[in-house]
Amino acid sequence: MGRVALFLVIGLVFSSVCFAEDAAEPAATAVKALTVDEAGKIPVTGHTIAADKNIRDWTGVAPEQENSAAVSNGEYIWKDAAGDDAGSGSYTYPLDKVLKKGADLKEFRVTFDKDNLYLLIRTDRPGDWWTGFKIVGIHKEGAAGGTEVLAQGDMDEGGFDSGTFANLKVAPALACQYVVAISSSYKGRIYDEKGKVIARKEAQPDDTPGFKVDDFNWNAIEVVIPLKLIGVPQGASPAGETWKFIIATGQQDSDVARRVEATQSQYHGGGGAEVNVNPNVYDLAGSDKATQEKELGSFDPNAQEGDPKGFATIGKSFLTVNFGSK
Ligand SMILES: [Ca+2]
Ligand SMILES: [Ca+2]
Ligand SMILES: [Ca+2]
Repeated sequence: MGRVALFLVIGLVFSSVCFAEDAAEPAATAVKALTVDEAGKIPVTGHTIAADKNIRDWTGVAPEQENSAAVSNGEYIWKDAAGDDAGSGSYTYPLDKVLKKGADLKEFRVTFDKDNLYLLIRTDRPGDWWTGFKIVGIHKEGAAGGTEVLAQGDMDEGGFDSGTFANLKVAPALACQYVVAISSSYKGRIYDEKGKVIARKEAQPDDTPGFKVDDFNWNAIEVVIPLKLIGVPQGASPAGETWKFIIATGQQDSDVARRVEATQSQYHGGGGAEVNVNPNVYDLAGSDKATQEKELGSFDPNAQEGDPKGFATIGKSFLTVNFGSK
């Protein structure tokens, strides 16, 4: 009987120690995997992030299940499936070893404070230093207007200041007030609903103050966007608002979306159309593989190059973020 009592005492002491450790490390516990709809109802309280080539300040816990969302430690988190980076279903990467991968979205996070919106975009790592191209459309629920075409750009003009050249649009219900594009490991543009550049990050003296883009390990990009640049007046807060985010990832070529052509070659992936009308992105957030392939495949192969009427339309692949107050 004495030995049984001793075991009981040891057991009690042991379990109370375990309990104390659990209580001290809530971040280590798993979070529940939510659907986009479920996560979109949970207020994100937000916290401050530094774009400093270090992503340890993103302390929220990602859900374990692929293609699910969570709200954790003041962050909205989407965990994208690995290996769903096939564009409309049959996209391949370029043959050059530098460009063989790098557009598979892994995770997207959103948080904020009184001054800034913060984004984290994680992908797989490219074969060498040649990080890709990312597009983030922002649709504010209840806002008027917005653009369905995700900052395409003018073919005669070309270049990052003109647009993304990704051949993508969204359904009218997702029309975007702003489109953010990220190229390589440190460059960015923000376009307004007319497709005009309103903020620029090039690591040059005339960069837009406060707009920051920086990379960690070639597979994670931190983006800092001053709220006043995207329609939130100084001193106001998006708390109480719901925004939808449309995220598309591809590769970059002279700071626009690298073309996916019909036939794979050294510098271009294959599986697209004969003319450049298919979307030049490999992966989307917010939907499963079948849905994103259907959406990325919804272009008109007979359309004229650059004509938005023929672009693939995203209607279901988005994330809903509900901004809360502390
Ligand atoms: Ca950081
Ligand atoms: Ca993915
Ligand atoms: Ca995906």
